[in-house]
Amino acid sequence: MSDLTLKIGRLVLANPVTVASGTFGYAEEFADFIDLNQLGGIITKTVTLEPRPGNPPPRIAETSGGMLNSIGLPNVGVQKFITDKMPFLRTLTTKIIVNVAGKSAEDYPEIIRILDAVEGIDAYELNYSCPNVKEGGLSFSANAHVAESVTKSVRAVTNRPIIAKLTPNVTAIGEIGLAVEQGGADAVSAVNTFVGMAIDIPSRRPKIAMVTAGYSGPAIKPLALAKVYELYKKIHIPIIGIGGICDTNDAIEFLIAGAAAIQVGTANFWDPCISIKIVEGLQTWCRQNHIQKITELTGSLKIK
Ligand code: RRO
Repeated sequence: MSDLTLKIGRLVLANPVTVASGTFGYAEEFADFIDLNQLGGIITKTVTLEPRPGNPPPRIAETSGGMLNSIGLPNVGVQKFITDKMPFLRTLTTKIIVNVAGKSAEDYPEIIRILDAVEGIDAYELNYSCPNVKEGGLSFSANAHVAESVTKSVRAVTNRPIIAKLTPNVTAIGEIGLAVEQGGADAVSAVNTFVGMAIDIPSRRPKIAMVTAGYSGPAIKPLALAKVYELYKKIHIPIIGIGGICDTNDAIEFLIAGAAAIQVGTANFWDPCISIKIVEGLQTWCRQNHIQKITELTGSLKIK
């Protein structure tokens, strides 16, 4: 057996395969399909201080190569997350990474302070990159100074590992990565969805009520891979790669480009077992290719 373990800061994952926020509910929804404890980690749907209903429908549209979403961060709010969702998550042995978002910069340390008193959380993913909300969302990772100061304010209130989830909708993602590293982030996850849109020709109406949306799925894989590579050349903290990963080979490409771990997102919607298949696929591939430790793969791209 090859060694699939890796470290994200102080967080030790049993393997590099995690599931992306918003594509896996609160994990219980998938418990009938897979052994959740075989995953490297679970990243929960974004939670905010107050409950949110999300955006008006239609808020999902399928395209030829992926999917548009403008869900708008619907969630039960942090208090109900703690009372209703954490008891099940606490029964798991895999790592639990709670994704959080704020309407304002001040929301981030406030919500982390509340969650820090809760048992069973292994790390936080700071969602700086939702493309679908008016307040907050993208603005937190589109500006390096803001990204750094929000990260600093969270670092000041927790010792748990923090992972900053970055938007690809910027000119220089490496600068944003450096800023959150300076702010004290243990890792980045890259990337959230690309801003996209689709139009229904007969009605000339947008297919999504909010007009633009976040684009994910196989179509964005090459774009996301390039962002991970750009980050790898610039920053010193681990990268969790995300964007259109659908099978074992996709995951391996992200590791070679510089990711230490990966997130499976949109593919969970058409195959709820895909993440476990990728864990098994990585084990087989490493054995066949005489890779003793998965960490050997990270950043092993050969340019010449
Ligand atoms: O809920 C959403 O609309 C959403 C979020 Br929070 C996010 O981070 N990324 C995305 O594509 N959709």
